Amino acid sequence: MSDPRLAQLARSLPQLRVLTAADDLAHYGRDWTRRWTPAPLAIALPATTEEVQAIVRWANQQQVAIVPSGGRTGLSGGAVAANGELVLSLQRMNRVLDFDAVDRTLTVQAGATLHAVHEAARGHGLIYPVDFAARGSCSIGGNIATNAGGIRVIRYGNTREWIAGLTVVNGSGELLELNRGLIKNSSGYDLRQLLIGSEGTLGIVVEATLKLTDPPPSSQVMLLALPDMDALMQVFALFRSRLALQAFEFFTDQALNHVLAHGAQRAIDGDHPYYVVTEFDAADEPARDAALAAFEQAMEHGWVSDGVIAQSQAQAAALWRLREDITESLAPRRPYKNDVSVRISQVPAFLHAMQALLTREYPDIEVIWFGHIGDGNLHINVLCPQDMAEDAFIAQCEHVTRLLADTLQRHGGSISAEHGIGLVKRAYLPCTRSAAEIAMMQGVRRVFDPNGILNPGKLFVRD
Ligand code: 2HG
Ligand code: ZN
Repeated sequence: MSDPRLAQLARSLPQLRVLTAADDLAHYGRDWTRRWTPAPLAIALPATTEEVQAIVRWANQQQVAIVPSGGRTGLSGGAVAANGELVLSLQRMNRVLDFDAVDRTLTVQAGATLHAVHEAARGHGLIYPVDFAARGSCSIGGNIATNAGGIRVIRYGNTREWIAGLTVVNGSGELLELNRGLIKNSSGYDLRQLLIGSEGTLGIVVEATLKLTDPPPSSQVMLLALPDMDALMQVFALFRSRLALQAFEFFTDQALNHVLAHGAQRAIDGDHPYYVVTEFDAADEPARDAALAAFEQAMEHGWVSDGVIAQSQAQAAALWRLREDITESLAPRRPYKNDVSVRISQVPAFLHAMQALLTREYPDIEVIWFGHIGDGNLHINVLCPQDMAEDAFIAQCEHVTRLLADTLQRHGGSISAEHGIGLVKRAYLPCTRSAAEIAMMQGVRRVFDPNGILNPGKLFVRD
């Protein structure tokens, strides 16, 4: 450990696990974005909150930036360490600490995976309802840092709704107990909510108390093929009025082709431009009849051209795979990602404006659409043509993102719905947040982290 700053860290925390091997620096220095070359100073793997506090105090003394790190499944570069930062990984702090049957809460360390949280809740006959495809690798701390959404937002909302309390180390190394698991707490600013979605720039979440709820009634999963874009929101309105939806997700035939090439099984024959996977409560005969009736009505209107209802859990999983495997099947192409949202009422107009923009600006480039259409959240993945240099490709995508941001601004939307701003979208933050808002956010940051050591360069172009 030749770096004098690391030698000082080792002296003050002799038990701390620190990694400096090249492959560890490469592994922990990046997230699922692949645009930046990892170059961290070292990786610290604290085992206790006290160690996290001591690391933060050391970072202040030595003026070393810290990148808080969970499962690094992020898609916006929020956990990238490319500038000699110390990566502070919460990976070893992954225990379930407490379950309270009266409060119906689960307290976990920040490094617990979302899957481990699901399992722990299920073990007590309850659920933690936030869910998405990265569940096996992402950490609850990272979910909180980005206010993660996913496939059940339509029923349960984002991570923000499910956090009863947070224990956080701020940028000075002080420990904050935020909200203490209270349901009602009308005693001033809710700092817990400020931390949620702060992308590691205000504090390091070390523990979270999560709200749990009853499992939903048994459900059915349906795959629908749609003839055109306008049908998407018509089917959504019909299904929402008739059924208790748990999810309503869409993807295009291009997205489907990538998932099929990746090993999934086709579930509906023929060529259809749009698909929807929906899941809804179907505990009894009347609920199942209502679903069939809604489907038939959609067929009569011509909004749906074909459909299947899963007849078993295995078939339901196979239908979900068509939607959930999109990101993984596209990953080898290193897509340029947009993750945008508008109000549900704005979706039809926005979709048309967006389609016109993307067709005009990406004439020879493959663009894949999918997402949580029932929440007004669209994912756009742009694929680099084999014969195009990556720099030229990114430059073109950034030009289009600026135009997309203008379209979002006109429709009252957001440049990031659920992945966060990180490095990827920081230049576009001013497109959908006002200058006054950004100045206030930066002021808040200075209060939590006076020396700017927590994840500098993320979220804002200038800290
Ligand atoms: C999803 O909805 C994730 O599957 C990933 O948010 C989206 O890869 C993406 O763009
Ligand atoms: Zn998503």
